[in-house]
Amino acid sequence: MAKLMGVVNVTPDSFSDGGLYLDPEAAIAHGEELLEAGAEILDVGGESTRPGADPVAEDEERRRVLPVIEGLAGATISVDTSKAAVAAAALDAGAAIVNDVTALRGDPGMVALCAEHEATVILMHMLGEPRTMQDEPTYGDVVAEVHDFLAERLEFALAAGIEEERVWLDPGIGFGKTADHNLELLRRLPELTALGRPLVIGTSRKSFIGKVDGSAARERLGGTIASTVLAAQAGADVLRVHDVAEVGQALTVATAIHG
Ligand code: HH2
Repeated sequence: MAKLMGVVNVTPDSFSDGGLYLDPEAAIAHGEELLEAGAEILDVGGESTRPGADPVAEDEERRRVLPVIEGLAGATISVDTSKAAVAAAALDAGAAIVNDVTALRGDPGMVALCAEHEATVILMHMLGEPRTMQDEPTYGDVVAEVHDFLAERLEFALAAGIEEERVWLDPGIGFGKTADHNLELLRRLPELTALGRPLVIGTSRKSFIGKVDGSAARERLGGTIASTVLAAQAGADVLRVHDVAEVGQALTVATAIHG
């Protein structure tokens, strides 16, 4: 069965849960709840990547995530950051995975850091940068372009000394994509699992669900479940979700039916 990665956003401005877990105690309690609900990985982030989000200074981002990572010691933690200094501090504090939405293009120090620490690294596709990525994204064939990008980023990581078994790939649902691009990626997921590395999929509460049915961010559990179950059936290995208990139950039942 696919692994569940529970989202712990230590931010004031994340698109669906901003401000709920900015206090470290609240974030740690939330992380513990997600573990209890069946999360095998917790993705701790201190900077929102929603379209139009303001960048966060390195010191502030570190100040947000470190106490939470320390407080969740013993769990498998990924740190959702594109800053090498934040990733370094997180790895020292016990994180094992670096979730870099820039796929090692944002901070020139990131690739060497991940190689030296033997961290697992998630390389995600994004067209443009969070501030502008939803300004009319265009592709010829979105799936082919995401595939080729991920293949190139994987080669880059390997050439820098990151071991292949430590690289996971992610098409970046919602990052520089229209709703149709996201649906097409999800429909043709086997073309991306063909890259031969574990595939991470983050559809949780995202706006393409709202584009399909008009729902607001906090009303997208049904769409989150449908998209994650179908992604798992198409070969996704890690599902990054906010609602771990509910998605976990859906996956367990889907697996009981289909194996
Ligand atoms: N999505 C978000 C953040 N980080 N990382 C990966 N690898 N894949 C994703 O799809 C992904 C991600 C956006 O979701 P969220 O953290 O809830 O919102 P925000 O960026 O506003 O904090």
